[in-house]
Amino acid sequence: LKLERDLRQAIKDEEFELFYQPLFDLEKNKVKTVEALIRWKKPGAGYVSPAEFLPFAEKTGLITEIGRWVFKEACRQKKQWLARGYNGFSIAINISAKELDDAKFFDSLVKEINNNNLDSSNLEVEITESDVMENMDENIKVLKELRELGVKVSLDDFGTGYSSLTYLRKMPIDNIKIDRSFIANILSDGKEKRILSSIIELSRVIGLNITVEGIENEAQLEFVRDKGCDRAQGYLLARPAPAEELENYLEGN
Ligand code: G
Ligand code: G
Ligand code: NA
Ligand code: MN
Repeated sequence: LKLERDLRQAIKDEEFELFYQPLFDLEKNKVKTVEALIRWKKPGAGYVSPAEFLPFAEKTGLITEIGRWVFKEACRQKKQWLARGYNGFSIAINISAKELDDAKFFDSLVKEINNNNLDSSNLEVEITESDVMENMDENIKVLKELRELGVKVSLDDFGTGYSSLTYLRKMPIDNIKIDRSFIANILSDGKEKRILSSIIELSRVIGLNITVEGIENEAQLEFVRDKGCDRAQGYLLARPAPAEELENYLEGN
């Protein structure tokens, strides 16, 4: 398979890059977290979106190696930012459940944190809901270990998976990221607005820190602010961009 061959080569040659997208803290009015999003800079083909190669990487198991590159690079970047005085925010990395299945996942993450003298509480891992549910018990164990270390755990894209309330209550998570599909139509559809309000209210009762994804206009931002959500993320605030562009953005804010 050509994609598999190309992807193996990409891992060997480190053809990947991390883009960063801010999560805006609505209380402090500041960026307190940035999410790392992988891009494949394919020679002659420009940037390839993770949506195009991650599902394949998960199927073939290549995700383990790609994931290691991701947290190695994110930790290196975090250390560099600290050294240069950019110290006001945590880094969030996306983890696929397949990565949690790897017995060495936890130890290699800890090693990167320690090698770069990082504080684990400045690291978040985002895991998608549908992902976690497949291998619930094992995944929960690793997530618990991460939290004991101080790493924050976020449930990503909430509402797109099984969305079981039982699971939501039992999951060892700190943050919920409500999928962008829930905010998309709130301005034109009162029912959509009430659904989002209910999810926010439910998350609050459970005691979760709430992020709403997909903020694309001022009215949506105002809505999540009014509802007392903790963080907002979306194209209105900032698009995913290379590390250097993020620095410029932070300087201007
Ligand atoms: O950045 P973009 O919207 O193209 O991302 C598409 C999807 O890929 C999102 O669901 C995102 O969570 C996922 N993704 C982005 N970067 C990573 C990564 O480093 N690891 C994993 N496992 N998923 C990622
Ligand atoms: O699954 P996850 O939430 O990690 O996916 C992140 C992806 O969502 C990123 O690739 C990013 O490009 C995309 N994204 C971020 N903000 C917005 C937004 O406001 N609108 C839309 N349509 N996509 C967004
Ligand atoms: Na994410
Ligand atoms: Mn998400």
